[in-house]
Amino acid sequence: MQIKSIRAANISEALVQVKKQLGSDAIILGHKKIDLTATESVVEVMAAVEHDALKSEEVNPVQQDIQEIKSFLSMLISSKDYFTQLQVRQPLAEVYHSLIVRGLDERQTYRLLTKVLPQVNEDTDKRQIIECFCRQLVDAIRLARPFHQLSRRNGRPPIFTFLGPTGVGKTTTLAKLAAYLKVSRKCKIAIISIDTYRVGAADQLKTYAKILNAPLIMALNRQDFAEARDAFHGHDAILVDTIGRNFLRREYLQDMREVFAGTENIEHFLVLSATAKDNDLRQTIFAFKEMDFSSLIFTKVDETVDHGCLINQLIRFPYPLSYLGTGQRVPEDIESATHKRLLSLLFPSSNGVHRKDSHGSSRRTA
Ligand SMILES: Nc1nc2c(ncn2[C@@H]2O[C@H](COP(=O)(O)OP(=O)(O)O)[C@@H](O)[C@H]2O)c(=O)[nH]1
Ligand SMILES: [Mg+2]
Repeated sequence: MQIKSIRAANISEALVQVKKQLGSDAIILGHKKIDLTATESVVEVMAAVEHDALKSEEVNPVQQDIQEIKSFLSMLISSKDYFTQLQVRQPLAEVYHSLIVRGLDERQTYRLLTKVLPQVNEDTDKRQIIECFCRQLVDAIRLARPFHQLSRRNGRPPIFTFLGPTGVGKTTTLAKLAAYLKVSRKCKIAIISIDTYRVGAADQLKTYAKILNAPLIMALNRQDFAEARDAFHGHDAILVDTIGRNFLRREYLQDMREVFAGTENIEHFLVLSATAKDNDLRQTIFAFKEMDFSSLIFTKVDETVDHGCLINQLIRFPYPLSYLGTGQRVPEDIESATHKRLLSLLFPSSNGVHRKDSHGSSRRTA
C-alpha cells in the first residue's frame, strides 16, 4: 500500500490531485486544514492506493469465472432442448458422465457433446458417440510443430524460450529438445540461461550443455541476453532457459518481457505440468498470455492418470500444443504431440477410437 499526503488550495482541488497521482482506486484516509500564515491556509488530504501486484492479478480469473458462468448459463437456457436430449438419451448421458469423471470440464464437454447431437439417433451406440466426440475434440485442439523449419529472419537464427512456473520441467524439456535438434536434426545449437533473480541454479543446465557439447551463456539482464544472442548469431537455433519465479508476481513477467523486448525471430513455449490442478493451469495460462507464447508443452504426463485437466486447457484456450514430456529420462522422454496420443490419454482402453483419429494428425501446423 502506498500512502501519500497531497496539499491543495481546497478540498476539491486536492481530490483532483489524488486521482491524478494515485489513480481512481485511491482511498481517502483523512484530511485537515493547515494554516500557512495568519491569512493563508491549504487543505492536506491523506490518500492510499493498493499496490499489491498479486491482488490485481487475482481479479482477472475471478472476472473470467463470472464470465464463464454467465455464458454457461445462457448456453443452458438457449439450448434447453439439447440438454433434455442429453439427459434422456442413455448412451449420451453415460459418455457425458464418463468424461466428467476423467476431469474434463463440464461446460466444454457439454459444448462439444451438443455438436455431436445432430449425428445421434435411437440406434447410435456409446462407441459411435465417443467417436463423434473425438472428432469434435480433434477439431478443437490445435497442434504445433515449432521445429519443422528452423528459418533465419533478417539473418538471425530462431530463438526458443522455455517459460513457466517453477519445477514444471523447463530445464529438462530444454535438454531433451536440445538433444533432438543436435542429434536427430544435426543442428548447431546454443543455450542461454536467464536468471534475472540471481538464483544461481544452473548446475543442471551446465551438465546438459557439456554432454551435448553446446555453448552456454548465463544472462542476468537484458544487455547480457542481447550480447549472448549476438554471440550465437552463427548457430542454427538458440534455446533459452528461464529460472522460474512465482508467475503471479507481476515483476517476473515484466522482467521477462523486458529481457526479450526487441528480439527478432523469437518463439516462447509455455511449459506446464500435467499434474497441476485445472484452476491453477487456467490461471497460469491466463497470466502468461501477455508473453504471447506460441505453444504449450505439457510435462509429467507419466505422473498422472487423470489427463482431463490437460485436455481442458487445449479446448479452453486457442494455444496449440507442441510437446508432451513423458518421464525424467533425458533425452528419451519427450513426444511430439498428436491427436491420437491425446485421445489415448482420455480413453486409455478404447482401441477403436485411436484408429479413427489417424486422420486428425493432418491438422498439424508445424
Ligand atoms: N515424471 C516426469 N518428471 C519430469 C518431467 N519433466 C521434468 N521432470 C522432473 O521434474 C523436476 C523438475 O524439473 P526441472 O527441469 O528442473 O524444472 P524447472 O524448474 O521448470 O526447470 C525434475 O526432477 C525433473 O526430472 C516429465 O515429463 N515427467
Ligand atoms: Mg530450471
